[in-house]
Order: sequence, then C-alpha cells, then structure tokens
Amino acid sequence: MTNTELQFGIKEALEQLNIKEVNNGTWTGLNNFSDGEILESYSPVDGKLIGKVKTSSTADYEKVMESATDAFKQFRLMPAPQRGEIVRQFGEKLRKNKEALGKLVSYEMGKSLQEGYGEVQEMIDICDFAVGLSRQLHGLTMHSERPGHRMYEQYHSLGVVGIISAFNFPVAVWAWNTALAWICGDVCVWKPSEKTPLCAVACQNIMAEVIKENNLPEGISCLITGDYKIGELLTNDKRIPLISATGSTRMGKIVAQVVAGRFGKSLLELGGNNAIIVTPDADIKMTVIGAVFGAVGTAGQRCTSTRRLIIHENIYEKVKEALISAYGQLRIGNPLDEKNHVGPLIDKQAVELYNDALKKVVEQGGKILVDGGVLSGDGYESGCYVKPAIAEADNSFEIVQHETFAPVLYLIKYSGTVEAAIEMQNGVMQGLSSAIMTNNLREAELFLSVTGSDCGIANVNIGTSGAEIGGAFGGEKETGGGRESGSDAWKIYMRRQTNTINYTTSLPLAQGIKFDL
Ligand code: UN1
Repeated sequence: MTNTELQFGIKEALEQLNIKEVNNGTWTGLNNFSDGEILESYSPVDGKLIGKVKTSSTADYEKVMESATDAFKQFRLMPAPQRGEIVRQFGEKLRKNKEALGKLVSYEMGKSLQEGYGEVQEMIDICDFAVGLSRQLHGLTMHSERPGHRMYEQYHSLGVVGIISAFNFPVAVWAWNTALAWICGDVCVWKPSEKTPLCAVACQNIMAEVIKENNLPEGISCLITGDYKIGELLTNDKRIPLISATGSTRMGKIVAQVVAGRFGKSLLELGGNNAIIVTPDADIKMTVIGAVFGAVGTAGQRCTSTRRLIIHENIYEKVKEALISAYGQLRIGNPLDEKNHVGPLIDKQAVELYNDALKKVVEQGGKILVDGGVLSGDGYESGCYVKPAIAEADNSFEIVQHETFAPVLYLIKYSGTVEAAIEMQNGVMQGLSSAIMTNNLREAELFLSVTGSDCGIANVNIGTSGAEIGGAFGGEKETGGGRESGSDAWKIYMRRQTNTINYTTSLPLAQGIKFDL
C-alpha cells in the first residue's frame, strides 16, 4: 500500500472523533473562549500537519479551575456505584471508537497500529476495573481499646486531580488516572503532552458526550493545552490536592518539589532503565521475543522499554547471534501498515538524542553490533525513522546509566551467579521495570526476593514492557515511587478518615489517661 492509501482512514477517524481540521478552542467543555496561541500537531509518520489546537491562557486556566471546583461539589455527592455507571458508559464509547482512536494514536504519536489499538484496550480495561471498584471503595474497621466505642476508616472524594501526561502513551495513562479518579468522586484537569494534543482532544470529546448524556457538570473532565508553563499553573495550584505526573525524571523532580512545597500529594511515574537478566537456564527463543519487543516496541519510547540485557557469559554469544538475526528481520516504516514492526520516533529532537546515544556508547568504550542510522527516502520523509540498534556496553557507562527514549539496546555480560546480574540490574538510578529469563526456580525466586530486583515491576519469563492494568504500575528510586492503575492504586485519589464513635454515657480517654473533672 502507498502512504496515501494508508493515511486514507485518518480523515474518517478524525471526523468520527469530532476533530475538525482547524480546531479553535480550549477543550474544557466550556467552548471556545480561549485567546491562547496556536499549537500545531505534525505527524511523525509523514511529517504532515494533522490539526491545530489553541493553547490555554492563564485566564482560560482560571475558568477551567472554576468549572472543575464547582463540578466537584456536585460530583462527590453522587454515590460511587453511580459514578461507576458513568465510567461504564465511557468504556462503552471507547469500545465503539477503538479503531478511530487507535488510528489517531498511531498517526499522531507514531506507534504501530497494533500498539495504538492496544493502548485504547488499556483504557477499556481500566474502565471495566474501575466499574467494579466503584462498589469496593472500602476501609477497615478496628476494635477500639475503649468499651462502647466503634472505630473504622472511610475514604472520601479528594477534589480536583491534575494530570500531566507524556506523548508516548497519549491516551491510556490519562484513562488510568481518570477512570479511578472519577469513581472516587474526583474531577480531572488534564495537561497532555504538547506533542500529542489531538489524541487528548479526541478523549475529551468522547467523555464530553457521556457527561452531556447524563446531564452532569462539564467540569468533571477538563483539558488544558500548552507547554510547561500551563503545567506550572497546575503544580502550584493549592486547589489541586493531587498531581499525577508521567514523564521524565527531570520534570518529576520539579513537580515533586513544588507540590510538596504546598503539601499536595504527587503521584509520579518517571523514567526507567529496564533490564532483562538472561541466565544460562533461559529459554533463548522466549528471550529473543521478549527482548526485541521490549527494545523496539513503540520505537523504544515506553517507560518500560528494555534498554539493557544482562546476559551470562556462557550463553552470551548464542543470545547475541539470535538477537542480531532477529533485528535483521525487523521492518521499519509507516506504523499504520501492520506489516511494519517499528514506526518513527516522535520528532527530530528524539532522533538527535538517539544519534547522540549511539555516538556516546562508542566514545565510552562500547561496540556497535547492529548499526543504527536515520532512514531517508521514500516513506521516510518525516526524518523520524531510525534503525533499532544494539551495542555491547558496560553497565557503568554514563550513557547506559541514562534513559534514552529510542530503540538502542545495550548488551552487558555477567559471569558467576545470578546475584552478580541482579547487582548490575539494580545498579542504575531508575527503578521501574525488570525481568529475568530463566527456568531455574532458585534464580527466579532470588530475583523476586528482598535482595532481588529493586524495581516496582519484576517479571519472570516475560519482558519488561506490556504490563496489564490489574497490577499497580510504577517504580522506585528516580522513577518516582507512584503507583497507578490496578490493585489499591485508587487510594491515592481519595482522602482517608479514621472515625471513632462513642455510644456510651461516659467519656473514657485512650491510653488509660485519667482526667476527672
Ligand atoms: C509508559 O510507558 O509510560 O507496561 C506506560 C507497558 C504499558 C504502559 C507503559 N502497559 O508497557
């Protein structure tokens, strides 16, 4: 298929998602009041302009916050299972729009169409999860030490949740946050990446329909667009008790400090430097699939992307050969063409960082095993298509210690027992995802033990990326410590209250203190 044929469905997708070619407004549900600057969205797939959005001015931001705080006052009174029903309807609309939204994700962000659909599937999954959870927002009851007293805890809605999301998961990460926040009775103000504004507008349009159909206040779901300056308004705003931020460690550090400075809570999901340990007992075929998908999926632009392979010296050559051969089969090109495995990087700046990493790994003593390079010519006109590369490196190299958001995989050799590999795996500043490939129970359990992986995610015989929504997602150290999506991640979106009730006619004090009047 030619590029024009592949892009054919995009116009229809945009129409279905109610995105006009030139969009003129700030999507808050408050219509077009913005006087902000124009933000243009270019596709990394073909370099073409997809659409324009207006960025939010400070005055727009104030209006959004007014609308959100008003909406919260009403929304928190709605019983949680009824809020679950709203999220159920949102999930239904996502099912209907899966193809259109997945296509837009692929076209605006550059990930493969399969991964674009997968991202929308994550949104649907978290909605289903949240619907069930809306009947389970329960606290504990405790036995009071005082007679005739009852003690329990309950969770109340928190308020306005600020969501800052990154370009690489332009829709799913927002949904992880909103689906939970909404069933918890919170309202959301979203600042998406300025690299993927149309995906955000599409999501906002879908939720706006649900809100309208249910006669609810528009401020339940708000969208503000712009660069870091609009993000700063959010992080500094005392009216926002929780900021959930996904992105670089550099950004997260600033957000954490500002939010802590005003005693707000932050939920941070920042950089990763994820490794797979490959022991002599690994299944090589499974290792290759997991490592290649982990390294080149989303063109190496997932927080969970595999950046390091720590391979035992006894099987090093075998794994290396198998990887080189697998990389030889990779098809790089238009991500809307399902035959291709690898799409473009997000923009030319990302291409520069990729080039820089390849240069640095050689300068620092590494050896290129699979050549990188920027592709040009037919189909590669955007200048964002690069070849996934492999380099032999040392864990201590400065560039290996650093997260490069690109398809560059470092092979690192270890000798001795699995403990040596675990030490290398943990020997970076980031702590998001990790994996071990082994059929040896002892090695697997050591990897999962308290002296094993120090990451938020630790997998056995699975790669580092592609987590399901049911588990809590996030990581330790410079990854920021936050947990999103499944398990009990909902708790951060609520405030906990401990209640002690005395149903007697006397007032005994705790700890046996006597205070008689
Ligand atoms: C991210 O890269 O920020 O585990 C999120 C994964 C996806 C989510 C990644 N489910 O790779």
